[in-house]
Amino acid sequence: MNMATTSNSSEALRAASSIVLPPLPYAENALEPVITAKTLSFHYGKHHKAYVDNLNKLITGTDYSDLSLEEIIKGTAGQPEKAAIFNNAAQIWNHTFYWNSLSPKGGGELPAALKQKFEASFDSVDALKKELAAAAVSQFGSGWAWLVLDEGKLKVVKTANAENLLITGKKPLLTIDVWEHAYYLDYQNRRPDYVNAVLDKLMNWEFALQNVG
Ligand code: MN3
Repeated sequence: MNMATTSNSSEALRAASSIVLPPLPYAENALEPVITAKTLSFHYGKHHKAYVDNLNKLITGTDYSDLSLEEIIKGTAGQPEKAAIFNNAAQIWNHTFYWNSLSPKGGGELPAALKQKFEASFDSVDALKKELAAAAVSQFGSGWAWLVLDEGKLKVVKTANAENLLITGKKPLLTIDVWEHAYYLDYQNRRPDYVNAVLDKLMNWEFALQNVG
């Protein structure tokens, strides 16, 4: 009887410390028509959720089960034998960051404070948008395009697959997911159309400004 109680309470503790799927910051149809509810329901409800479910399976009963997502990413990066844990953890982090990089009220004019910072690093806001679009379009295969702060300078970088910037010292400000699952239902092979529509209509510049700090 006591054994059962102990076992139940340790399971409860483990459940409490497991990695959870964060709620979407808006409704699934809030990004239409640029990103449809159908895409979001698969991308968030299936892909993002699967990374969470997979990670929890992989870490249950291991030393990683009590760590935060960031600690798991940093603790498994660059270790081939930990690739499954790293890939799922990094993809959870990347997707949560991506949802916040988008907003139904995004696109349009940039906050003045951000514009100033951009213009110190790029010729113009248009030049920055073009560089971000070019990175997103030219990333070969699956990956991500990012606006980052690197040693005080704004830069555009791209990463492959589940790569994650937490381990690089670069501070992410915004990201665009260019895995095919992010756009294929809505745009098929037209990745440039997806990227340009996101930049024009959804890019959450306020989030970038918050991340600049
Ligand atoms: Mn994705």
